[in-house]
Amino acid sequence: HAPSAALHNLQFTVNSPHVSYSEKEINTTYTYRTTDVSNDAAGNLVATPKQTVYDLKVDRKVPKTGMMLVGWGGNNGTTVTAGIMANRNSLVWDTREGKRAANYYGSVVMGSTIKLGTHAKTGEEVNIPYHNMLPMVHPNDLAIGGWDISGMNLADAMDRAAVLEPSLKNLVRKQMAQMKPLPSIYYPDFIAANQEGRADNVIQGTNASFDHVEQIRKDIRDFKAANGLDKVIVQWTANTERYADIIPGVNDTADNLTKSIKEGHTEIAPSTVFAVACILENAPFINGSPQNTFVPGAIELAEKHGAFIGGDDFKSGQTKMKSALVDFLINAGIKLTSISSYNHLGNNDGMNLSSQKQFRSKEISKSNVVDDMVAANTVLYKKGEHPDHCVVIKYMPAVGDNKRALDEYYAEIFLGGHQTISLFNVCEDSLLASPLIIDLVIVAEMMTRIQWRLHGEEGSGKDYAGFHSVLSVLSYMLKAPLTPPGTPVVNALAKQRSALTNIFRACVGLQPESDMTLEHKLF
Ligand code: NAI
Ligand code: DG6
Repeated sequence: HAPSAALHNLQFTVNSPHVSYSEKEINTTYTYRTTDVSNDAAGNLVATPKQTVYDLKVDRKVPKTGMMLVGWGGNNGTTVTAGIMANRNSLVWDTREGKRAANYYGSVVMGSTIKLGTHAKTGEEVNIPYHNMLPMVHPNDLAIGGWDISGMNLADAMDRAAVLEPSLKNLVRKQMAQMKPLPSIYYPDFIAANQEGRADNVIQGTNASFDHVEQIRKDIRDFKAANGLDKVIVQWTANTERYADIIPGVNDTADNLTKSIKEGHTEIAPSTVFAVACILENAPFINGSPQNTFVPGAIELAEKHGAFIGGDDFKSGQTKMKSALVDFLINAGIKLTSISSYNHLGNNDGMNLSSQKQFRSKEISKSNVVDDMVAANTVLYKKGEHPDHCVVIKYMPAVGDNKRALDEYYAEIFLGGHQTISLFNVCEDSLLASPLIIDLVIVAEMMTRIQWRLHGEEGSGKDYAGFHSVLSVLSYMLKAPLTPPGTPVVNALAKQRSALTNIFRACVGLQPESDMTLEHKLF
């Protein structure tokens, strides 16, 4: 029989000589076990178990946190805002299928569980809400604000988005009407020309400038002060931009990027200006769109300032499915030979992506998502061999935000046979993306409160450090995960989730969940 819900929802403490709790912190001495592989004299592989002992420290005080969205008046921005308000006020509304109540379905942190362990008495698996694993911010408590080049208030913008049920919109309309995005920076060359009509709320100037950086920094500080916040997390959920050219001397180093912004160089994107402002303001900045916001100079700047960044491109429907399905096929020993991915959608994102340069940014982020899984299977694929993969996106106004994703996976099976999997996936785009925006805020904030040092270094005067500036731990929510320079990208969905889960487990001194369950196998 299943353990009762009450058991699952209890808070927990860890009973271990390696874990201690104070009012302020959770301190853990954690042994991280990996396997080093080398070659012997004959060239054969030698695997050597390795262990590294870390001291991990978690700040227990949940800070008052704000979420600022760039593109607040868009489909994602309005949907996530209305969704948080609906949850905060425990709203229930009528739909043609009956009453619906606010929930956080689609959020890993708010809608899924972690296996804590096995009950000592009953042998049952005990699963707890993901959110209970560490002292995380609750989305209902987030202060929400942001920028948009369209000055429409959020109530009208939510109507424009055409995502939510009218009955729900009526319940949040009054509050949403009071919210108005801050003016933003608009460099027309970076987004589709078809977006020009909504740009009525812009800060003067159509090229990068340091005044823009300073204005955004001020906006963050003002928002923080007005809401009495300890921290602000900023996310780009504005239009997909074209790629910026990486030009030596312009955006290749932190100094060059800063200089180029000061000189008003035309190859600096608005999203990069936002990133720079957030880095200088020490507000974690996450890019939910596919363009190369994090040019090398921006990454270097973040590293210099110890500021957190994450990206790129929310992974909501088609790609999430792909990174799970391809992982399954290839790990099942089935040789995937082609993926044909078609999308059509009719929202403003679709209209922007109907322009070639913006489509190209999306095509890149949607296309590279199986590389690591293919490269890892040297039995099925020769070096450099790859399944064919095409990505098509068409603007189809009638279907609005209800994006259609059609995928065909074609694979070679035993003795020359074939398996064809055909998927028709109706991805209600903003309703899938909004919970990811919430997860990204909660996890990014949590990562700002975790610190580490090598065990034994305490005497040497070395202080604790934070994680690397590039938060690759956010990968589960993102299509084209940004990783610290020189480190591998992991796209396989299950691996991404276990990295996140097991890092959180380590913070309270628990071993990774291995699924070995020897306790049920060795009697
Ligand atoms: P949207 O087009 O409805 O909203 C974008 C908003 O950004 C608009 O209100 C626009 O006025 C504003 N904007 C454009 N440039 C701006 C700037 N420089 N500063 C401030 N605001 C600016 O798009 P939607 O559907 O909300 O998606 C947002 C982004 O997220 C797009 O890039 C999209 O590709 C990406 N995305 C969306 C997913 C989804 O499932 N909805 C999933 C993955 C990524
Ligand atoms: C068409 O693919 C439009 C895009 O903005 C996507 O809707 C969005 O990137 C989500 O993509 P996916 O592959 O995660 O469903």
